[in-house]
Amino acid sequence: MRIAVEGCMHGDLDNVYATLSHLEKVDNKRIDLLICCGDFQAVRNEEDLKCVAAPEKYLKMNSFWKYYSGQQLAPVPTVFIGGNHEASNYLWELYYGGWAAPNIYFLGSAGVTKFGNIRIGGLSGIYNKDYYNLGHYERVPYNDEEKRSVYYEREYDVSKLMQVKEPIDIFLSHDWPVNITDYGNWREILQQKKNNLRLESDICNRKLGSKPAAELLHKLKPLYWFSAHIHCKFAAAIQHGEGGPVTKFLALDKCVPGRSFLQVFEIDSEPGPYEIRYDEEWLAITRKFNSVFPLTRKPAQLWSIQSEKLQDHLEWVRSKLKTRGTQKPFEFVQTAPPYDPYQSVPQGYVFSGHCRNPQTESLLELLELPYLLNDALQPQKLVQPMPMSRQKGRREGLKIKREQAGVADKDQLLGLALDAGAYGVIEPPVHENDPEENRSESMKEINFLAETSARQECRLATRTKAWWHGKPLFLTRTEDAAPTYYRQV
Ligand SMILES: [Mn+2]
Repeated sequence: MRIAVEGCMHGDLDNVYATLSHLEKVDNKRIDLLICCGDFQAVRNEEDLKCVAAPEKYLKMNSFWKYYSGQQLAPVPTVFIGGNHEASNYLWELYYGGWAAPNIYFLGSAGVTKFGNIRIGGLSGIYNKDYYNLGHYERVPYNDEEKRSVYYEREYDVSKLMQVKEPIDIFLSHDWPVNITDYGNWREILQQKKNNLRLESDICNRKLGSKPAAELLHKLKPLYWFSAHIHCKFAAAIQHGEGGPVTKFLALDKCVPGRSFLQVFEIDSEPGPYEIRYDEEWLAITRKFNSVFPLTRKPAQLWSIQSEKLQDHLEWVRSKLKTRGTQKPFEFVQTAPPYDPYQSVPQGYVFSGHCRNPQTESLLELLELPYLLNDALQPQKLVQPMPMSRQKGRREGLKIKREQAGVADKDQLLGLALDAGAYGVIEPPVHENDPEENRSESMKEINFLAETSARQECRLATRTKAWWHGKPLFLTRTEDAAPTYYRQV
């Protein structure tokens, strides 16, 4: 089987498929599968663009909508995971995996699928320790914080992948496994990235990449592991113990002429033709874990399903699939109108709420599981805004400097702001190793809006540190606050 792997897609399907067809002609060999490692940008229309977290200049329709609308057909079966620039509303519809367009299959927030006899697993998103243990609480329409947090890797999804026991051939993660740089020549990364100091310090401080992805790498020991996100090429080989199996790791760039965004390789497999199929073990894991799917900020109660035997679910799934007669995923269905380039203003009603994707509904029906993706509807938004007593205190924009507070890191600084009664904290954009994103220096100061009592104001004015020793308030988002990033407790 010949497989092409691509780094970040950024909605540039036309150019990637054109490159593939060029390679097929040059080599006179068919490519059986395209794998993409995230930042796919499955943007169907202008409404979806509103759910993508990216600087303004990157918010473009690009070409996914053509494949979604049926105007174009993906010439090569395509499998992808999510990254940190996604139409997250659309990917959430397909949380368990499914066709994002005909012949274009999303692996899900986490997932395993089969292509022929090749088993492909993947973890969408990037790592952020502050969000890792939370549930999937984000619901459309996303506020600015949710637009970002929705793509952070979650413990629940990683725990599901940690259950996989049968061998995995190929694994995908958008974020690199942390410390993967130990297994290759990381100086080459810095040459490609023009001695990016931040990147160098992240590598040296062993902070580059995702901790759970590294745990999965050492647990699953796949033959191949592909990543993207950093926008450079990096190869490594990981030997799992003495005499143990080797994982070949490759990170690739985004699709830009002259950059290393594509790699074609051969893998031993049964003869074709191949098609994408459900993976029995993965469906069994999905079935076992669905009852503890965390849909609020609360972490998943994983302990409560510990006693359930995966084997029982596996047998159940096998007999169910036998009755169904096929392991093919349910068919693609359009759930939102595709973009129309000839209509400058979108015509008709564009639904911007949550949509139940029939593919997801059918899969859940097959597994006899309840539909949960719209559950715990925006719990944090149902909370009444913090009462603002005009007599007692007033909201104010405050600024706190790190040296003034005498703290070392950003989290402490945010903690102080929250304890002081901040309800809208303005954080500089989170550093996610994207060279294109506006990056701020490590946080030296923080702006926040807070309800301040006269006494607190007085303390602030005298610059004593005592003011933050008050009780943390229950904080909530208010619509009239201006800041870009919110943080809640
Ligand atoms: Mn990325």
